[in-house]
Amino acid sequence: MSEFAKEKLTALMLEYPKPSGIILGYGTAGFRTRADILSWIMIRIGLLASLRSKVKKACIGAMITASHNPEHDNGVKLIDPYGEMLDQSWEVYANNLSSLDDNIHVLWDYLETLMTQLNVQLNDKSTVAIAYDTRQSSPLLSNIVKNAAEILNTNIMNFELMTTPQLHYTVRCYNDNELYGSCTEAGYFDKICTAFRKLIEARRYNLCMTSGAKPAEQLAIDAANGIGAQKLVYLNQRLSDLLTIEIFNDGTKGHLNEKCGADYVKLYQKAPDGLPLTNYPKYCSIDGDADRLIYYFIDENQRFHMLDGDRFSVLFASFISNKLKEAKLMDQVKMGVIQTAYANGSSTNYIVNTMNVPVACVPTGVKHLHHKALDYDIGIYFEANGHGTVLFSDNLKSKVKAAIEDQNRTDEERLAASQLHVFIDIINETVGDALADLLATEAILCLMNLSIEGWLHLYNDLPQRQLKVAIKDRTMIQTTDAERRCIAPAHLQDCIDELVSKYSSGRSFVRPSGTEDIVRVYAEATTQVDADKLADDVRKIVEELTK
Ligand code: NG1
Ligand code: ZN
Repeated sequence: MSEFAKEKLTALMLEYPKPSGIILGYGTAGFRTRADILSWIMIRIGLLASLRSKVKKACIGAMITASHNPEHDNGVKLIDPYGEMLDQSWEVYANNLSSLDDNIHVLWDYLETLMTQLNVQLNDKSTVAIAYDTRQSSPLLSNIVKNAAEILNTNIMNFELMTTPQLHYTVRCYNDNELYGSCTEAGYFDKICTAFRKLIEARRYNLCMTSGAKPAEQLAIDAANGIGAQKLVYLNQRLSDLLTIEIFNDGTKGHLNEKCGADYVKLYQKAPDGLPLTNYPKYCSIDGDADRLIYYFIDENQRFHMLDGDRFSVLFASFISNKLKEAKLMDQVKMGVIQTAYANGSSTNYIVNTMNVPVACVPTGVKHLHHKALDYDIGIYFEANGHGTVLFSDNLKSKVKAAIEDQNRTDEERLAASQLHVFIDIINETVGDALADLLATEAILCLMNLSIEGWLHLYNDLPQRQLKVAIKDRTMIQTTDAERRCIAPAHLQDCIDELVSKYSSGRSFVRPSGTEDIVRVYAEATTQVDADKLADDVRKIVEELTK
C-alpha cells in the first residue's frame, strides 16, 4: 500500500492517540462512550467504513451519535448498504481494530491482512456518508472519520446535522438508485409528508361528506433538546394544515436528554422537564437522535399514562390487519410482531390471543428485531423503549399494488389496498424513526377514529419496573433464550425463578447492558408495589452473586 497513505495515517494517529488501557467494544449501537476519549476510535471506524464500502461496492453510512445518552457521551455506528445496521460478521473487524495497539505498524499490518482477506485494494472506489447529531463533540469526531476514510481513497458525502433514521434512509436511497426515494433530506420529507397528506386529506374529505371533519388534535412534542427539534420544525411547516404540533425542549434552553426525551419518560414513567402538562390532549417525546418515540397524556383524574413501543406494535398491527382484511389480502400474507424480553407481558398476550398475530421474541438491539422482521411479509417490530418500524416484503408490495389495479375487486377492497400502499410510504423501513412513526401514529389514530385514550384502553399493561445495577464486571452475567434466562453466574436463574414464583403474573430477567457499564433488571407483576419489590429482590440477588 502507498507510503503516502501510511504517512497520513501516522499523522492522524499522533493527533488522536488511543488512551492507554482503554477497552471499547462495538456494542448494541456501535462504539459509544465519553466523547473526550472517543477520537482514536473514529480513525478506526473511518478505515472500516471505507473497507466495507469497497467490499460491498456501495455507500456505507457512519452516524455520530450517542442517542439517548447524556451530552458528554458520543458514539459512532456504521450503516450497511440497504440502510440496515452493520452486518454482525463485521463487528469482529470493528472489535479487532479497536483492540489493536496504537502503533502504525501494527494497524497497517492488520489493514493489509484484512484487505487481502477481503480481496480489496487501497485504490478501489469507496463512498462513506457521514452525519451527526447536535452534540458539541460531533463535528470534530465526524471530521476524524472523514480524514481516516479519505486515506483509503474514499469519497465522502457529509450530510452534517441529520437524525439517525434520516442517514439510514439516505444510504438506502443512494444505493438502490433512488428507487426507495430521493437521496436527500428534502427527498425524505417529501416521501413521508406526501404519504401522510394523501391519507389524511382523503379521510377528511370523506368525513366532510358525512359528519364534518374535526380539527386535528394538538400534540405537544418534547424534542429532548436534540436534532429532532430542528427537523420537526420542517415537518410542522409542511403539514401545518393537517397536524397541530408544538415543539418543546428544542435545544434553545435545556441540555440534550437531560431530564427529557423518550428514554427519560420511559424509564421514570413521568413527564419530562420543560414540557408543561397543561391542556394538550396528547404529548410525545423523541430521543436525542430522533429514532425513539413515546406518547403520553393526562386523564381527567390527572393521572399520567404512557404509550410505549409495545403500544405502537399493537396500534400498527391493528391498523394493518384491518386494512388487510378489508382488502381481502389477509390469507395471502404472513404478518408477525417482533418483541424483546422488555415487552410488557400484557401486550404479548393481546397480540397473540386477541389479535391472533404471532409474536417472536429476540435479544435486545434493533439489529436482532430487524433481522427477524425480514422473515415476514409484514414484520412489525418495536422495542418497548419506542424504537421500531415495519418491514414490508416485495411480495406484499406487489400484492397490494395488484389489488389496487384489480377491477374485479369492490371499491372498499381497493380503497383499503390503496390506503395500505400509501401507509407504506410513511414508514421508514430502514430503521425505527421517531418522525416517521409519529406521522404513522397520527395517521392511524385519525383513520381508525381512535383517541389516545381509546388506544390506551386496547389492553391494560402489567405494572413493571426497570433498574440499573452497577456491578464490578457486567460480563459475569450471561444469558440465553432471547435474554430471558441467565446461565451465569451459577444459581442466579434458580434464585430469580424462586423470587418470581412468589408473585402473581410475575416475570423478571437480568442482562448486561450493551451500551452502558451496568446490568439491567426488569420485573413485572400484577401491582406496581409487587413489580417494584420483585425488581428490588432481583437486584439484591444480582449484587450478592456478582460481588
Ligand atoms: P442496552 O444498553 O443494551 O440495554 C439500550 C436499550 C436497547 C437499545 C440500545 C441502543 C433498553 C432496555 N435497552 O441497550 O433497547 O435501544 O440501548 O440504543 O432500553
Ligand atoms: Zn436514539
